[in-house]
Amino acid sequence: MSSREKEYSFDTIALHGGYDPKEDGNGARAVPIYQTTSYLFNDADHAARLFALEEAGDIYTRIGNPTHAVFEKRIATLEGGEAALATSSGMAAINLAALTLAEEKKEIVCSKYVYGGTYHLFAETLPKYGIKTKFVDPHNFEEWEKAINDNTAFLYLESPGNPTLDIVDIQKVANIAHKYDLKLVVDNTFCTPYLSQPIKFGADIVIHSATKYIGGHGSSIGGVIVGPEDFILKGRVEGYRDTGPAASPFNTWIFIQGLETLSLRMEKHSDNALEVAKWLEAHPQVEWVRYPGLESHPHHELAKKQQKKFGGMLCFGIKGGFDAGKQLINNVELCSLLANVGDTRTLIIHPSSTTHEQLSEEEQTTAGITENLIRLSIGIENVEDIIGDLEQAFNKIEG
Ligand code: LCS
Repeated sequence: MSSREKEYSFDTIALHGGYDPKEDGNGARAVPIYQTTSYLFNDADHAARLFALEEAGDIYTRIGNPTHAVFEKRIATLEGGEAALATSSGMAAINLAALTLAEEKKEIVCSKYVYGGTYHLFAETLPKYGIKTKFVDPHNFEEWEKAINDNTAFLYLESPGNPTLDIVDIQKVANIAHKYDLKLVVDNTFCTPYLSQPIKFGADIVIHSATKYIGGHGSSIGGVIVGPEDFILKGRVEGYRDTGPAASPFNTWIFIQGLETLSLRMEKHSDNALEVAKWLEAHPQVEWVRYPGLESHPHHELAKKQQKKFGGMLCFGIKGGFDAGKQLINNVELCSLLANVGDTRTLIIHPSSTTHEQLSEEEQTTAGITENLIRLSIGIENVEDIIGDLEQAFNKIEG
């Protein structure tokens, strides 16, 4: 891109950031896919200099790749961060960030409203390797502070949380982290940098499951970590190189395509979801609706401050408990029943028996996941068709 890259607006960076066709791609206007494992060295001394990190350059795709580099530079600029590292999945990004931060100090302090896979990694898997986690109510700032001790490695939160859609005050938690000289890691998957840039509110490191809105079309698993240059370099040459969570060049190419239309999609996801949320809120078979764009959402004012719009995710409690929910899920025709979010298409799921089933009943209750909670990831179809599908599915519920 040109020397004016930093001055361009979001939409322009999303299309051009991190890539100069002449310098980086033999004139190819679209970013090329470098589908290669390794790169020629000029001579033995050049090879030795690259391995010794005395000179920057590509060595092997487990450590870096020119297609990844475009995606990494572009997302880093969009998030307002210095650098980024593309990983094979969102979980790989979270694990790598944790391994890179938790070296001598071994405790994570984490919001209890996080994706079930993240909860399981922190609560069950990392403890086997000596890294433990204290889960806190993210809205209780005293709880965050009380959980910090000399062994704390970093603070972690997700906003909006999956699936309860809690909006956490990033600035307040960042202030607590910085008071103790700790880094705050924020999973920004549901917002994407188009709706919110956590670094502006004081976050130090941002995580994405690129599988979701960044890829946007439900085709590729991947993740990314955005953060300070020294942190990303350390992650790349240590954990990334040693444990092997490298992204696939084809997938980072898909994520580049996704970034190019991200703002358009997030606008439509958000507008559609607000309409569906309002419709559900007025529906007689619905007990409650959680959508950050509704005035009834407990963190609506914070969402307005922290986000450009309110995103495509919503959840609701159906009257008649999970039996009615099961019927609704079985009756939909346009909505897809599957374990993903952030697709162009509308998706539906019952988290308690699927995405969060790794959590015990007690853990689910603590994480705000009730048995009658249905999660919708609203797509970019015509909104009348989405509502029409839900309506016919509600109408068929018996009992
Ligand atoms: N962070 C959030 C907020 C997520 O929702 C997910 C996956 C991840 C991280 C992990 O990313 P992955 O490794 O899958 O790329 N959430 C899923 C969900 O709600 N249903 O299926 C996956």
